[in-house]
Amino acid sequence: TFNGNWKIDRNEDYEKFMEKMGINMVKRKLASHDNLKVTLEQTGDKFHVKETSAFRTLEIDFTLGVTFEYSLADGTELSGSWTMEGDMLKGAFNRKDNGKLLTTTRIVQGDELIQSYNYEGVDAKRIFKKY
Ligand code: MYR
Repeated sequence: TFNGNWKIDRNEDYEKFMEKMGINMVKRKLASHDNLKVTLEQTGDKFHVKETSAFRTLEIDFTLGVTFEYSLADGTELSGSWTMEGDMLKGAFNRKDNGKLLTTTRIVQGDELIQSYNYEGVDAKRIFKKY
């Protein structure tokens, strides 16, 4: 289950990914130490997400398979949806500014939540632990 309070533990290739996303170095440095916390609450095919970081606090509701809008901390707007495949959440989001695709997955492995990202051939991971 995805439910719980998750806190960032470590990143893999996240700065490289942000660079591909066009995020400048100062913001990349800040974002790689953003103290991200995510609370996930799944009820059937609906999710409630609380996101807290050094940059902002926000709450998001989405339904599997239903398109919604999401803005990144730097203001980049995305539109897309999550679906469930087995025990993996798969997200496909398009940037509104250039139409390009960002894909992401979430999976719980052991006591960790692993979120992967792909944009224009660059992969990254952010790995969370429960708190
Ligand atoms: C959620 O489920 O938490 C809300 C929707 C998330 C949409 C996809 C998130 C992609 C985040 C990419 C971070 C990129 C930083 C350059």
